Amino acid sequence: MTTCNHNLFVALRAAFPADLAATAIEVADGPGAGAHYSWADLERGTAMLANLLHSLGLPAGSRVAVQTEKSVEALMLYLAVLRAGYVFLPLNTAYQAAEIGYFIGNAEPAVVVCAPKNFAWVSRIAFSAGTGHVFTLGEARDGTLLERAAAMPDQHAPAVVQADDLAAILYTSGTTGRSKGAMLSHGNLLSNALTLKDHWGWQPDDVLIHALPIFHVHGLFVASHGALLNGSKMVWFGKFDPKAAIARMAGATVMMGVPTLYVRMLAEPTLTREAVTTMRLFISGSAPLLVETFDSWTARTGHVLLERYGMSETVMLTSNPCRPQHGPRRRGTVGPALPGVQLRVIDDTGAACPADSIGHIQVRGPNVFAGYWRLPEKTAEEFTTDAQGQKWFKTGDVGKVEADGYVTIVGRSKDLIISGGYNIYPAEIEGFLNDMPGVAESAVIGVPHPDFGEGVVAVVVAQPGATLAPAAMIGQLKASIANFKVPKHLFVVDDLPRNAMGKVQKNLLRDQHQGLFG
Ligand code: MLC
Ligand code: AMP
Repeated sequence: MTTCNHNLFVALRAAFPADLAATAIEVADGPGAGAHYSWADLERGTAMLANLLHSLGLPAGSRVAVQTEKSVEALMLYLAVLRAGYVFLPLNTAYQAAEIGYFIGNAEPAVVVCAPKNFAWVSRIAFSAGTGHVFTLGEARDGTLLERAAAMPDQHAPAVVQADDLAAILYTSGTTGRSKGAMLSHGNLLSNALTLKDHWGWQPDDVLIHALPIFHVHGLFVASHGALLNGSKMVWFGKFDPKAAIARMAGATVMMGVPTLYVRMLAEPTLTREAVTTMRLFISGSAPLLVETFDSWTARTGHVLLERYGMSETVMLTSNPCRPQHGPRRRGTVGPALPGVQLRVIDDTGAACPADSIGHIQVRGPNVFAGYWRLPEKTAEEFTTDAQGQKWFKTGDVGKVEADGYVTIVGRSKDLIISGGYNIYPAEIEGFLNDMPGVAESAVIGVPHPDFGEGVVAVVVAQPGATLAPAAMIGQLKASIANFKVPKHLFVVDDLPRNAMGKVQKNLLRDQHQGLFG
């Protein structure tokens, strides 16, 4: 009897080219710039790391939490966690102690891997939360993880997993409240990767410019799985630098980015038609792409940006067409639902909206996550069941579907700011502000920002008799939370505008400050 193994790593490994000595990843910047990793290196490196994880005797379903700078070894660690059958938990490198404490406390990882420079504080948090093993991994192949893995065998039989076994947990807010761990299975990730491989027409000689972080869906899953599942080479940037990315486009064919990446490349005079002659596909997502950016990109490069839409809970949901015969890439839209994904728009009463009418976007499909980590009630709230008994996930996005299926996102019902492709939850920042001495209440909003799409702004009311110092408050936030979440401006006001129900009218605050960033 043969056992069918649904391990995502097995599918990725099966797509490696026959010539294992060929380059899989070329490092374009940072300490390893110029290094080439072959497919054989990925095979051996992930085997050694998977063997290290196995040697720890971890229980099934153990989480491996990782907060390290981007490196090929960090990608190998992700692949090794899949290979060994454990659950990968990536963490933004900007998170500080309060944030890391929350994630580690909530997810209870058996293993934590952090940057060598953070070992002192991360290990203190991890060990006090019961984590058994803390390793370090630096950008320059330094740290205890690789030292330990170096002594391990370089062959490893991938763990046998079921399609609905957990592969990763990604922390995200959902529609409200504190960060929740979205549980993604091997089946969720593989089904989406296979759909995108076909939909985006991956070709045998494709070369991907990988310039996104690998702690979110976009860089870790959409970009990396795309290249790996096609046996395609990646040009690996640890950090996005528009000049360097443009310079490296000669010989490359595909790039994925959040809109800020395209805005920044457009500001470079070196972005010309000649610079992109070998490129065939530029994909944008994670945040709304302005039509000005879409148009400027076409005018400058001759390429029509392909915009798509997704979430941590669902991976990719919609995409503009890749091939002309499937239709145009329509600016301002995120394209039709991907094959296998069902998407509907529902009004406030729960009825289906007619074509072109705005409502709440709900989705279902093999890509939709299993639920939030240890939050069955919250999970139940975020799904709804239709008359046929089918479950739909409430995305928290507001939009419409045209008669020919193209989806447009017009806003969000969730109180969420997306800045440079990172999600920021106003409630979290308001919590930190409200805890500061002399603060009566606060409202955090996102307003248009030319670089980041939305910029974070705080509006704060002082307690009677208290005097607040905005610069000092911003300084205090910088010391406590990830830098991208820190408001770029903080205003002290007498009152917050409220409606008859007493709810803060953030729309009025957004209107008032909408020209702030020019
Ligand atoms: C950096 N800064 C930001 C910021 N990134 N501020 C607001 N929003 C951001 N996104 C600020 C820092 O706080 C710092 O300010 C200053 O900019 C310099 O920091 P940096 O780290 O050097 O910035 P930089 O390298 O320029 O980063 C910008 C960026 C990065 C756009 C390259 O934010 C990025 O890689 N974004 C991509 C995010 C992403 O991959 N999202 C996908 C999510 S998945 P100070 O004052 O402290 O000096 C998802 C699902 C889907 O949403 O559909 O894909
Ligand atoms: P995250 O929780 O980080 O996965 O972010 C998912 C959210 O990003 C979605 O719910 C949308 O609000 C937003 N998003 C992703 N892609 C797009 C897009 N192309 N246009 C508008 N919003 C997007």
